[in-house]
Amino acid sequence: RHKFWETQPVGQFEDTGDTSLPEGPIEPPTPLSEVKQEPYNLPNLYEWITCDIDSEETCAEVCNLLNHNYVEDDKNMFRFAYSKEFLRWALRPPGYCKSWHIGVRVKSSKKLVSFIAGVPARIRVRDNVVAMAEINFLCVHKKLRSKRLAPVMIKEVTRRVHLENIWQAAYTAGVVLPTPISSCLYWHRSLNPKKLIDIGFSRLGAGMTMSRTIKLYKLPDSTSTPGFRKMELHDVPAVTRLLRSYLNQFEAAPDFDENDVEHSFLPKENVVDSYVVESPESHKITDFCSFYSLPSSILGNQKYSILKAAHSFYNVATETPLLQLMNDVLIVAKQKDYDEFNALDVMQNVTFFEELKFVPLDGNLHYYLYNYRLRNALKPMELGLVLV
Ligand code: YNC
Ligand code: MG
Repeated sequence: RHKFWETQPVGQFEDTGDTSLPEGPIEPPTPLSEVKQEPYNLPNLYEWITCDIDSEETCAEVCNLLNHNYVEDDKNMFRFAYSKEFLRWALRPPGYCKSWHIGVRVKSSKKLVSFIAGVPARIRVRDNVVAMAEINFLCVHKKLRSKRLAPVMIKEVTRRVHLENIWQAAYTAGVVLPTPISSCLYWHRSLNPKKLIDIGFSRLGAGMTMSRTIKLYKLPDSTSTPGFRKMELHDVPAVTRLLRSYLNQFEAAPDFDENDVEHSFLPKENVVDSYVVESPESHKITDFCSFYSLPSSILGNQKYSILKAAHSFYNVATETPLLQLMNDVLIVAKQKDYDEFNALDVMQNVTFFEELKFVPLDGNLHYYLYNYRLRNALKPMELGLVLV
């Protein structure tokens, strides 16, 4: 039973496979004057705040909350460790709304104990481009868990999204809720096998020695595709065209314009990296690839404190084989000292996993839409969407 989610306009488990239900919005928009004007009630000791991510101090507080209380693996060995630069990037895309960066403080001590954030995005679902909020970074302090604060955070962000006349949202979670539009798997490619084994992230394969393992994952020192280089500002129009035409084939994908592309993909040290292939003959931009940087804290290890992970973002291959392009991405990630490279089985990613020595990790990432029904779940390869 899902006492909260059963009350929300989301696909309900019992409706799965009911083809008489129409695709699209579940509830119509309400007039803005009928949207609740005051915040939801919090238990008396707490107060709402709008987090000013521009402020060094507030941004550090949000980071600190997340870095102690956000997502961990099932064995509680690792916890995502967001940097301030990453948060600022993720929370301030074109047209972002300050009021969607929501915190809860203890009134007396002013300690930040919960956070949730939304950012605007246009997402195409089949033939319809829908104005949505992408919801992320829902976090409740470990000491306040299981007190039904999460539903209040979700209702409050929903209210503030509604106040901007937006009625749909997209989000991902490791937990199963009513009802995933797609359930994806993470695959992982070891770049620094010795460290990954030392910290207990991976194990030496049966019959393998450390030196054979290091050799197995060794990558060339430099990339192989002529014209492969870092993306620059003047590439934005070409990259936007490549992405738009590539993403068209998927059932659900972002509807990127040049402003979005500049924000999301222009390389930012330790946040996001993007590369293009510029044809040495025609100088046309023929291929594109990108990854974002999401390290984890290694909990309770004497030798290492940070696991540097690169996450595949969007990749478009038109001239270079995708396999070769992704091998070049692994090479640059290794050069930048990442320990591992992760990718979901979305888009065409499964076509290079085995060959490039990725292995599946356990645990799914489920994708959801709020107030938008799909008749059937999508296969990961039908999904053209990666949320950071
Ligand atoms: C989750 N991740 O099922 P039911 S992902 C959504 N997303 O409700 P309580 C979640 N709902 O089942 P706790 C959820 N996790 O009774 C739990 N729930 O109907 C549901 N972890 O609330 C759960 N961050 O407060 C149940 O639970 C109800 O104290 C229980 O808090 C949960 O950001 C949480 O994994 C996740 O910080 C905050 O465990 C806490 O356990 C925590 O008693 C570590 O809540 C960090 C973590 C989640 C990362 C993410 C996406 C969030 C999407 C939220 C939904 C957005 C909907 C669209 C809104 C805009 C709409 C418009 C227009
Ligand atoms: Mg709670």
